[in-house]
Amino acid sequence: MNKENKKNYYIIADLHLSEVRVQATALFERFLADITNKDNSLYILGDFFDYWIGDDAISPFNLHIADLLAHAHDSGLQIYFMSGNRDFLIGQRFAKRAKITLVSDPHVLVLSKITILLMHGDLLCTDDKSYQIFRKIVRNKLIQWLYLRLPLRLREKLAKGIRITSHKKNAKYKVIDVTEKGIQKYLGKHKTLIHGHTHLFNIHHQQNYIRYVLGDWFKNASYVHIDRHCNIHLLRYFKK
Ligand SMILES: [Mn+2]
Repeated sequence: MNKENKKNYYIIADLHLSEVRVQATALFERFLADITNKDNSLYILGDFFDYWIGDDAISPFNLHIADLLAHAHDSGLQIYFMSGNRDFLIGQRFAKRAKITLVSDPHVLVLSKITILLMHGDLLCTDDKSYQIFRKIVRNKLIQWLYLRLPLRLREKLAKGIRITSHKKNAKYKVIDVTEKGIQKYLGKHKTLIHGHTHLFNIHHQQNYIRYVLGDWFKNASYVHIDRHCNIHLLRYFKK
């Protein structure tokens, strides 16, 4: 069998882009230019933005990023976007503007020879009980509807409060990793899992599956490349 994928796939996560992350933004602009052509697809697996308080509160910075993505789309790059715990409020309005396709978490990437489970990764951290409860609350449609009707100042304040609480928690405890229980809950029949969220750049070979963990884009960057023959590589992307 000589079946090949129609596209090469590039997968990234945890860029945490914001006005103050100038380096990460510059790195992403170069990366996007490098991979933009009609033979490639890009999957963004969440926490692309450091925070998101609603599609109606779009800043000049966010608009700049939307234009970059839209331009890449117009040059032939297909872009799929899964949101993370920082940017889960991204909606159709932004998607339309940036010409990206929103996908849910988890998402199955069906290739010519294999299927790959794509996730942000926070759902896999089942030991973090308080976070999983918090996640259920903030992903509730009614809660989101109410939040999006608050004045922008208040939304900003609430989002900042959540970020500070999460930083304090991360400083107090060691990094909370994914669990085997969490993985088994979602893996199903798939033999390959790719996720971000923990920023723990690595490849884990298990008996029945392989797990690729993307790193963040704070100093350098990382991405997964899948070629037309379904070869998967976890790579670093360095600043010049
Ligand atoms: Mn995350």
